[in-house]
Amino acid sequence: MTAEKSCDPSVNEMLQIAKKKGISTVWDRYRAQLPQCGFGESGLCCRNCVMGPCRIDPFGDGPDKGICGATADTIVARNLNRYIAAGAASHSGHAKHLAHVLKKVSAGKAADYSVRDEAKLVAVARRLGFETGGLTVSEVAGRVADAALAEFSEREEPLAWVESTLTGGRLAKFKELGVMPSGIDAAISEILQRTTMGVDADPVNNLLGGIKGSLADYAGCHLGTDLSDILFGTPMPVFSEANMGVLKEKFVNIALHGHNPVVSEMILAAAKEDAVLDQAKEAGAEGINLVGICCTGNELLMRHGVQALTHSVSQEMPILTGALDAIIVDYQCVYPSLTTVAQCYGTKVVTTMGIAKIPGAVHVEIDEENALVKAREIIALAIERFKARKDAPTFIPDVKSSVVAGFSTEAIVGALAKLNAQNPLKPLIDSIIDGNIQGVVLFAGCNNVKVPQDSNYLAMVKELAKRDVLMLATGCGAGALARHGFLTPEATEEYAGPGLKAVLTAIGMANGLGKPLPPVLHIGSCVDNSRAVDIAVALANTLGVDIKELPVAASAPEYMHEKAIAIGTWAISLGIPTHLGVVPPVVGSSLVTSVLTQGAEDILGGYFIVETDPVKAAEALFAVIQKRRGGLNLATRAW
Ligand code: SF4
Ligand code: MSK
Repeated sequence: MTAEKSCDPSVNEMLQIAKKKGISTVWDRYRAQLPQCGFGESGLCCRNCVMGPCRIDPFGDGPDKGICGATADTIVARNLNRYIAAGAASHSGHAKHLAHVLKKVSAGKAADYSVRDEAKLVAVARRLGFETGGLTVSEVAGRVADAALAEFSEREEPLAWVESTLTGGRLAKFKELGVMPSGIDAAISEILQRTTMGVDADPVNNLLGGIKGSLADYAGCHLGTDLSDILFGTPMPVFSEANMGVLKEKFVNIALHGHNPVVSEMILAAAKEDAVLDQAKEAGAEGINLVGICCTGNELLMRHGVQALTHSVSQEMPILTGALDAIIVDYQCVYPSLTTVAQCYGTKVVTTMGIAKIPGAVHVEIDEENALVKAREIIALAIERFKARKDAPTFIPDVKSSVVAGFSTEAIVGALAKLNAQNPLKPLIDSIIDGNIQGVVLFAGCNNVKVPQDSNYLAMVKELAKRDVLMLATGCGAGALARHGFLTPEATEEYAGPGLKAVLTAIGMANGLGKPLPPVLHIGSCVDNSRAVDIAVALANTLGVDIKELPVAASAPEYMHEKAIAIGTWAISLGIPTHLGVVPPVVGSSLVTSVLTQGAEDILGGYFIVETDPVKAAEALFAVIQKRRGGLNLATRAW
C-alpha cells in the first residue's frame, strides 16, 4: 500500500504509525483532492479578474475564450508567467534578505553575523568589476551588498549577476530577444502587470516575458549562493548521514527547515554554547542534535555536515517518531500541516519570519540584530518539550545512509586541481572528450505527492550512472539521493560505468579519499543550481563554445514548486535541455506546449522534455548528450 507513496523505508514505517493513529498526512490530503480539476491541471483556468473565473474547454465542447476574449494560449502562457514570477520572488526574496544582512554586517549593525569567507567576498567583488585593493573587509562587503540591493529595482544597466556570470553567447542571445532583465523586482512586477486583464494577450510575447522573469530568478539564485558563501563560508566536502535514523532518542532533537541559512546558522551557533548545552543536560538530555529538512537542511549539510532528516513530501513524518522536539522554520516549502501533526505529539513548531507564520506555531521573530538571543530562546522551547517527552517511547526508524556532500564550484575545482594544478578543468574536459564521462546531468527540484517519493530520481540515476554520465544534484533531489545512499563512494562502485568509475576514482585518490567520489555530487540547495551554471560556463569558456553546445542536461523528475518552474525556465534559456517528470500545467495550449518542448530549441538551445517514465526520461537525456557530443565531433554511443 505504502510503496506507491514513497520508496523510503523510514517514511513507510512512519506511514504505518500515521495509519494506526488516524493522523492525516500529505498523501491522505492528496487522495481527498482527487480527481483534481482538469482545467487547472492543463493551465486553462483564469482568475485574473473578477468577471471570471473563466475556463476553456480543451475538447472544444464548451467556451473557447474567456469572458474578455482571452484564448487558451493566452491564459496558459499568462498562468505560466505567474508561476515564474512567484518562483523568482521567492528565490530573490531570500537573496535580498541575505543582502540586507551583509549590508548590516558591513555597517557593524549585525554583531552575530560576519564575513566568514573573505576570499569569496573578494572574488565576487572582482567579478563585479570592483577594485578591492586598500579596502577593509567591511568596505568590500558594503560595496557588494549595495551592488546586490541595486539588482532589485529598475536600473539602466542589465543585472550584474546575469552579465558577470554567463557566456558572451548567452548574453548576446538575451539582448537579441529583448529578455535581459533590468531589475529583479522590476521583472517580477512586469510579469504581474503584463498578465493582468487587458494587457499582454500575445502568448509568445508572454513567454518572452516569462524568460525575462526566469533570468531574474537566476540572478536571485546566484546572489543567494554568493551571499550565503560570503556570510557563512563556501562549502567544502563533508561526510555526514541522512534519513530519520539520525534522530537520537536521548538528545534534544531539533529540525531546521526552509531555505535561508540566516536563521539556522544562528541556531547552530547557539546550540554549541556551553550554557545552552548545560540547559539541555539539566533537562536530562545527552546533548542537542540538530538535523535538517529541505534546503535549510542542505545549507547546513553542505557547510557543517549537519545530518539530513528528510525532505519535501515526507516533512511531516519525523514528528511521528515522537523524538522530534522542535521544528524551526524560516520560509518556503514548509507545510502548514506541520502544526496539526505536531499537536498530536507536543513537538514545537517555531516560525521565525514575519512573512511566514503558521497557525498553531510559536512565533519567535528573528532579525539580524537579535539573532543569537532569539536562537537561544527557541532552543529553550525545544528543551522544554524534551523534558515533557523524555520518558515516553520513541519510534525512530533504524534507517540512515552515509553522505558525502559539500561540492561547491570551488570544492570541485579544488578537487580537480589535485590532478592538474595549472589547469584544473582539463582533467574533466579530457574525460568528456575521451568519453569516460559522456556528459553531465543536473538533478534539481522537489518530491511531488503525485510521484512515489524518490522513485524517479533513483531510476534515472541508476540508468545514467551506468552509462558514464556524471551527475550533480541540488535541493530535495539531492536529499532523495542522500537518503538512498547515492552520494557515496560505494554508489560509484555499485552503479557507475567503467569510464565514470575510473575518473571518479582518480579524483578521489588524488584527494586522499582512498575511494572514488560519489557518482552524484551534492552541490547544495535550490539557489545553488547557480553552482551548476558556474561549472557549465567555465567548461564552455574553456572549450570556446556556448552552453547550448555542451553535453549537459537537467532534470526535475519530481518537482512541485513554482520555484522549480522558474529554475527550469532559466535552465532552458541558458541552453540546457531540461526534463520534467511531472506534466506541467501548460498542456491546455498546443502553442505554448510546442514552443516550450520544441520551438525553444531553435531559439534558445534549451527546451523542456516532458516524460513521466524515468527510464524513458534517462534515455531522452542520454540522447541529448549524444547529440551534443556529435555536434562537438566527439565519439557518440548508443543507449
Ligand atoms: Fe476571464 Fe479574461 Fe478575467 Fe481571465 S482576465 S478571468 S479570461 S475575463
Ligand atoms: S526545498 S523548492 S521542495 S527542492 Fe528547496 Fe525542496 Fe523543492 Fe522546496
